[in-house]
Amino acid sequence: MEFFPEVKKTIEYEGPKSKNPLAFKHYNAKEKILGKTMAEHLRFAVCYWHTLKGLGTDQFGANTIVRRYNKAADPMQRAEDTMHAAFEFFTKLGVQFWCFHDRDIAPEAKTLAETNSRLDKMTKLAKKLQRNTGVKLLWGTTNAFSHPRFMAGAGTNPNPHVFAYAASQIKKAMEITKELGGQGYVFWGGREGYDTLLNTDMGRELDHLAMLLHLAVDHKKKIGFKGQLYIEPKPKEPTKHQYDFDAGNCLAFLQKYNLLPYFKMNIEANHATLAAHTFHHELEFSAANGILGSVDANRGDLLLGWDTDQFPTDLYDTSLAMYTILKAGGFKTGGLNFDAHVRRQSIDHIDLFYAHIGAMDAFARGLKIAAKLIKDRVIEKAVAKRYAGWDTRFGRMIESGKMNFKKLETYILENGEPKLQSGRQELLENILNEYL
Ligand code: XLS
Ligand code: NI
Ligand code: NI
Repeated sequence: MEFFPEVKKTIEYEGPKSKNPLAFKHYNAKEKILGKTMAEHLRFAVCYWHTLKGLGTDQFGANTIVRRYNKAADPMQRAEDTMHAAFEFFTKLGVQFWCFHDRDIAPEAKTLAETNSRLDKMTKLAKKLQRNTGVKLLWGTTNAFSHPRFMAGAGTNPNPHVFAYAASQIKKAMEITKELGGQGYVFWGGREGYDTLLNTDMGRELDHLAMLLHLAVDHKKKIGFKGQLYIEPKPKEPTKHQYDFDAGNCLAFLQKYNLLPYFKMNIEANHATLAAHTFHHELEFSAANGILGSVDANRGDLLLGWDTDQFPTDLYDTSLAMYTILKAGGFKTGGLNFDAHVRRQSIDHIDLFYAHIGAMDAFARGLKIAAKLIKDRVIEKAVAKRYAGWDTRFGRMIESGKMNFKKLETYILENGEPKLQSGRQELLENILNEYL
C-alpha cells in the first residue's frame, strides 16, 4: 500500500529557478563541494518520532493530525504500517538516514520480555526495508522518559529498580541499533534532572547517571557495537534543570567520570537556544574541544521559550553551523537529523514533504555559503590577523610555556602599553551578509 500517494517519485533537484514546491532548489545530492558530494557532507536523517509519530498534540489540545498508516486497530499492525510508511517517506524524500527511539518503532507491551520480542519483530522489518531501499540508520536511542515509571528520571531515579529498567531498555536498544548497522547511539537525558532540589540528592544522582553511562560503554564493548556514543545536551524541559545542560556542562561531567573517550556531542539547535546560547556557539564549543559528533537540526521561536522543534529555515544559522562543521573536518559518524515537527495546523501528509524539502534546501545553501567563506578565507584571514601577535617569537614563548610572571613583567617594563586594534565586528558582519 502507498501511504504518500501525493508524491509520485523521489524529490529531485531542479535548481534555484524552479517554482515546483516538490523539488529541491539548492540541495543537489550529487553535486561536489570542497571534494565531497552534498549528500556526503550533509548526511540528512529523518527522525521517526516527530515525522512519523507526531500527531500535532500539545499541552493545550489533542491530536489534530490523522495519518493513513495509523488506522489499524491492532497496535503491532499500526507499527508495521508506520514502518512501511517511514521507508516510503525516506525514499521519496531522498534522504540516506533515519533515527529512532526503541518505543517509536514498537509499542510497549505488558512485560519487558514481550516488549523486546515486539522490538525484534520490528527490527527484522526495518532491516529488510533498509536493505531494499539503501536507507541507513544514523543513530538509535532509548525512550526512557515517556512511561510513568520514569517520571523521576531513569539513571537518576531515586529508586534503583527504575535504574535497572532503564539499563535493560538501553541494553536492548543498543543491541537492535547494532543489528541495524547504526552509526551511532544517542543519550538524551529525558528526565535526568530535577523539578525541586528539596527532594533531590544531586551528587548521588550525578554519580548514578555516570554509572549508567559506564555500564552502557561496557555493554557496547561486550556486543562489539562500533557506533559512536553521543550525549545530547539540553538545559531544561521536561525538568526544571537537566544535568546535561549544555556542551560545557557535558564536557565537565564526562571528564569528571572518565567517560570522555567514549562520547561526543549531539548538538540540537533549539536546545542551544534554550540554554541561552546560539546553535553556532554550541557547535563551536564542541569543535574547539574535539567533541563535535552529530546535529539535531531544528529551530526554536524567539518569542516562545520552549522546545518548539521547528524545521530549520534560517540561512544565517545554517551557514554559520556549516561553517563550523566544515572547519572541524565535517561529519564522520554524525549527520543532520531533523528533530523537528510540522506545526499543529500543518495537518496534511504533503506538509511533511514541504517541511523537509525546505530544511534540506536551507542546509544546502548553508553548506554552499560556508564552503565559499572557507575557499575565500575571508573570516579565517581576519581571525588570523587578530591573533597575529601570538605568532611572533614573543607570543610563541608564552604559548609554549617558556615564560613566567617575572619575565612577562620585564617585557611590559621594557615595552610599555600594548597597541590597541579594532575587532572589526561590523565589517565581518557585512562580509558575511555579502555571502548570504
Ligand atoms: C528532546 C530531544 C529528543 C532527542 C532524542 O528534546 O531532542 O528528541 O533528540 O531522545
Ligand atoms: Ni533531539
Ligand atoms: Ni529537542
